[in-house]
Amino acid sequence: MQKLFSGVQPSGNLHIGNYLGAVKQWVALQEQSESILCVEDLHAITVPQDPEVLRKKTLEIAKIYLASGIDPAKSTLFVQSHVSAHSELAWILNTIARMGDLDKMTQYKDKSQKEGETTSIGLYDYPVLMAADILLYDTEVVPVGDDQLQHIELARTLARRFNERFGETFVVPEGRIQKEGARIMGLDDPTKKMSKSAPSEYNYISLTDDEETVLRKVKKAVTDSGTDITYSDDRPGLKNLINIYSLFGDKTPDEIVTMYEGQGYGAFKTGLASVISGFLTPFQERLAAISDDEVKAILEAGAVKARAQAEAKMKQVRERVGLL
Ligand code: ATP
Ligand code: LTN
Repeated sequence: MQKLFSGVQPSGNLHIGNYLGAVKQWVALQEQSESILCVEDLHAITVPQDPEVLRKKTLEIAKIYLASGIDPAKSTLFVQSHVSAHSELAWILNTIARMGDLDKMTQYKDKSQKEGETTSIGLYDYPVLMAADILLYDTEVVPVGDDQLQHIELARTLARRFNERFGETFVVPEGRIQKEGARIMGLDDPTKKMSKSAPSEYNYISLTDDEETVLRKVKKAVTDSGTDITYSDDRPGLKNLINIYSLFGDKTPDEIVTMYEGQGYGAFKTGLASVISGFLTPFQERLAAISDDEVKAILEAGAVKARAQAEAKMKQVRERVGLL
């Protein structure tokens, strides 16, 4: 079985882009993989977080994994900070990572611009911690949205560099993105990816949005000039909406175009909102049914399993590097 690792940070509200780009893949892949799924709280604190909110969000993200269909009997589910080997390996990898590697990172460039003078060293170092997450578990595949591929490339570089210098220790991982869903675009601006830190809530549909909110946001979504429903790169707004329809409705873009032939945006958008809510409503019912205690027990059991694997790898790493 292939070894899989992935995670999401507990910052902000997860949106349908996070679900379609990342979580949905994990659910499908857990059948054929040894999956390790993490709530990346140490990554979240690279920008300021309210401690109470962070604690709540950490549990909520884990519940979202479960409500999406992640099965704790098949996948190991845990919180990053519960396994201290992540921080320890990140430090060791820091000693082989180069400023030149990190200076290139586009996510850092974007986020540090927002943070300005208060940008933390942690934000700069974020991709090294992510490499530590991945490399600790002999990970072969890392399913993510396409914005994370550059970070996975760094994990590959660091694995190779470490292996060359200290002897074969780490598996060189591969990123994996879905053909569709890898990049869901903002509803209010189809030239940029849907993002939970977007300034307007009309950018995204959150996994906790109710039916009425979904309809309101879909109705407001930017479409392009023209009145018919076609699927093409010239009409990026509509193309994005058709992609979302296709992923939630289990239909190909061509089938959707045929369905709405001769009808305008109104009918299409109503149909799209109902397909999205058709997924979200039962999802939210499952989410509400999971108690804090239940999820805490799952995370604790997950940490015990992850710790054992991570500790075995760290023993090897310390030895290779020459730590007494
Ligand atoms: P932010 O935009 O605030 O940085 P985010 O919405 O990108 O946050 P992350 O926690 O960085 O969320 O991403 C979690 C996962 O969801 C990652 O695998 C990422 O690639 C994926 N993802 C994020 N946004 C999208 C999107 N618009 N389309 C597809 N996948 C996405
Ligand atoms: N940076 C990722 C979250 C993340 C991650 C990982 C994803 C942290 N560590 C390891 C895959 C593998 C993001 O989605 N923003």
